[in-house]
Amino acid sequence: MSSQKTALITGVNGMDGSHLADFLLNKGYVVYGMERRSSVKNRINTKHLESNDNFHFVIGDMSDSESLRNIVYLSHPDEVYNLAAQSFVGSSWAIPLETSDTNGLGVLRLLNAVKQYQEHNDKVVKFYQASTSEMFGLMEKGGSSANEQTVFLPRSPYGIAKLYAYWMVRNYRESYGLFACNGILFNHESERRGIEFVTRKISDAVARIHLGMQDKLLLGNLEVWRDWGYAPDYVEGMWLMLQQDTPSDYVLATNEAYSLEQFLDCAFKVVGLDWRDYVEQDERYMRPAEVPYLRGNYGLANDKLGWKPKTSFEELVEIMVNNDINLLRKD
Ligand code: F7E
Repeated sequence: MSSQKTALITGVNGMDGSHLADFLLNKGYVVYGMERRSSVKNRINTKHLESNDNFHFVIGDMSDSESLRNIVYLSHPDEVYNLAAQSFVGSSWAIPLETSDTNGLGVLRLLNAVKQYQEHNDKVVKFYQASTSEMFGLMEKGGSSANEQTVFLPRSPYGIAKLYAYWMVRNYRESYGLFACNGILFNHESERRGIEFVTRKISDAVARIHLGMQDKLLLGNLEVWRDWGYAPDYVEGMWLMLQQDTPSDYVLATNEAYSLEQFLDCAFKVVGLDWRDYVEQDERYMRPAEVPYLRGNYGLANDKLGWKPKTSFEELVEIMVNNDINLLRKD
């Protein structure tokens, strides 16, 4: 039998899904990437995988148990990474039911598919769940950074749905002995980030302003702080969790919080400008309830997995701004 491992990634077209696919293919895995059926393909991050013989797109949906079961049985995975989600917190108030179904119940459907497959095939399938710092929600600004023991106080339909999934993963681990891990990831960004998220919205705007294509940037609440890391560092952490002998839950973060104003400062400085000359606040980007401050302690991941973030905040911002300048110049 071949020793080549197989992984199934849901949400493969997203930022994390595509970085993880690249990472696993580099390690010699066969990768199945689940995407939703759509008349217009959304493969901006995964176009380059279409010609890779070790990579296969499969169609499925977190709302359709039948499709999840079929994909698990078809791919015979050693590892399943559940990265599919309605991932934009801001929209979770507009579509709370869809968010709850995809991010909450969808995870239960996938856990059941994996459990059933494992029982039929007498094989251990390791399961990774994309949990999130949004589950911590209301943290004290400047207080201790959150770790695996910190109380959860989610503030959005997104965070609440993810918390349901978090507990289901723990419950399936405790009830059925599934090798299932929650990666509690703080904000992580990259040049593949969707344009609606604040970091990419800023890097794209800075590039446009620099090239004379835009003259202002409208943002919501500027009084927020986040623990921002670089996504390619974080996908390695996901993989490391599944290489252990026993499953557990881990925080991945940088242990540093920066304000949105500091992000703006850093991004506009890349092109020698002052953000105060371009940024205006707009009610439309404010949220009904805000998470003002997030900072995570990755001590456990460092001790047990040997994981730590490799890319600094300044490097991350520079990568994103320069990438957007290059993309616009090409266009
Ligand atoms: O907002 C504020 C906004 O949408 C960051 C997802 O990956 O990380 C991400 O969720 C902050 C918020 O990310 C704008 O109110 C101000 O406080 O980039 P974001 P997020 O909500 O932190 C967590 C860990 C996840 O799990 C999520 O899937 O920035 N903000 N003005 C703005 N945000 C946006 N998007 N747009 C603005 O104009």
